[in-house]
Amino acid sequence: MYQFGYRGKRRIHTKRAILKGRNLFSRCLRGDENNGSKIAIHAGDRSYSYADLAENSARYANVLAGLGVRPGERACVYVDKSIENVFLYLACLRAGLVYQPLNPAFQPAEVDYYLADASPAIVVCSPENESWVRAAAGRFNIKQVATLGRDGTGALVDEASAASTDFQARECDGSELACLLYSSGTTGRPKGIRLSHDNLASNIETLVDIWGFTADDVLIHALPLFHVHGLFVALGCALTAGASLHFLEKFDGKKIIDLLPESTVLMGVPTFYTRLLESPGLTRAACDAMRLFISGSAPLSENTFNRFQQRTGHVILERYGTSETGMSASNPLGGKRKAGSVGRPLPGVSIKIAGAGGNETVANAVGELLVKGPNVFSGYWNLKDANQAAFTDDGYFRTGDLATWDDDGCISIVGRAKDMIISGGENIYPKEIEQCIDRLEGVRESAVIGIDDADLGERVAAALVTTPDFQSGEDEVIAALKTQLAGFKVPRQICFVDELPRNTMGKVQKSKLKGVFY
Ligand code: MLC
Repeated sequence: MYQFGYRGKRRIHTKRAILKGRNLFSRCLRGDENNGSKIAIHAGDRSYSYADLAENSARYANVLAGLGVRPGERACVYVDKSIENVFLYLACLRAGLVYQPLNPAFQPAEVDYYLADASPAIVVCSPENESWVRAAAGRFNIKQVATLGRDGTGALVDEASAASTDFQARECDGSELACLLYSSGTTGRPKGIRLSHDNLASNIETLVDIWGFTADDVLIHALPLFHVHGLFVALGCALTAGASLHFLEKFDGKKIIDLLPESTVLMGVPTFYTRLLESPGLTRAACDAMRLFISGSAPLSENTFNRFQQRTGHVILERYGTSETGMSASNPLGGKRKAGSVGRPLPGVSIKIAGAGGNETVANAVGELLVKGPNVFSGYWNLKDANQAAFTDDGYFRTGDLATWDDDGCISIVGRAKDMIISGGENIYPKEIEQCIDRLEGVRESAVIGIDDADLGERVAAALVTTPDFQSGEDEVIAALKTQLAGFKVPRQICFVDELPRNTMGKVQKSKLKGVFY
């Protein structure tokens, strides 16, 4: 049970109670064992102590319980990043609900899919989206819709402000689901990733340890809250260590540079680092107080790695993970961090690189990276066949990433077995976009590829074969796709071709298309 005691006006955590149970909530707020008044989150001119997080998450948990949402049911959260979003996330964990975050950039047609697939008991959305989300919820028999806006508005926020600050955290078994995150797939249908309290907590605790997080750390949090990276790795490590964080609604290079002198850790996708390098404010002096810059979710180029080191004196620590496994490998905190390598397996995590036939590869030979460990998810939501294909007979998750070991046991990611684009740290599956383009009237077929982009790593581009009477140009196609797809998936470039290049088996040769766009 999670409890607070009072000592005078100051709330303190009762340590014995907090350490009981496997609920990630209790394990992640454990960091502030001694003093609830320690500031957990600075958000502009507002700050929130650990006691505030506990109090507010209790309020939200009480409201959710009052709405009839029960442990094990999904709470679909489709909101912009905000402090209230953090309270709600902690409340879901605390109440034993399954937190199902959605990218707020998703369009209604995309949201429909997630509601139908996960059957949540409640959808929380911004007040602006309430009317169409209510209609969608009605279609999928979802009993509750509540609103939470980025500026602290919304019915859920109002109800929470009047709710009790006492809530007993669910004493859960660590194998219970804590979160359901979605990743797209090669078929274009997103798959629900079942993550348990133990999956997340074990990974966070390992990361706190290997990256040397302490209560003295101050993390700059500029990542979205609907992915593994921002939610579990960044927020999870900071709270578990009892550290503080600077909370930004999104990436903002100027704000990050201003915060560097009063911070110690930054976590970001490579685009964060390439953008920071564009600012003259990124200097050695500005980074004096920083102890660690971490990069992940997409390959960090050697060029960015080297330029960052020359400019700041800091060597970016690159690590490797997936939504299904959390983090699996990392360069070391102490010792040499290699450019182009994601380091070695984390303690307790087993990685194999399997070549053709499933045999482990020798050094420097390419194979698929497989992962096993307490961090690995317990399978996709309601997808028996996908689960069988996703794991090897000996229980390793097939990541679909192609990798090599070097002679020192350091891993490099060298490609992908799956047809996937990573743009600014967002995984994008061409199939989903192709299906959407092919539904446009007058499109015969399409092929979507990733092309090199200095800012995003890769950007989405599409080649279309259309009927002779197809009237729309590039802008019209992009505008039409924007109503169907989240902005980050919409091709930045469109070109019209007479036919798609195919091999003798009829398979589209996407590598041959790249030339069309340069
Ligand atoms: C936004 N846009 C993108 C984009 N993000 N386009 C391509 N790729 C992206 N990633 C588009 C918007 O639709 C909009 O288009 C325009 O860019 C400006 O939007 P914005 O919101 O101002 O974007 P910006 O601030 O530039 O965001 C870029 C970014 C952001 C890279 C900072 O996408 C980001 O924070 N990415 C992090 C993703 C992440 O957390 N990944 C972790 C996955 S977990 P328009 O046309 O409307 O103007 C994982 C496991 C692991 O992979 O190991 O970590």
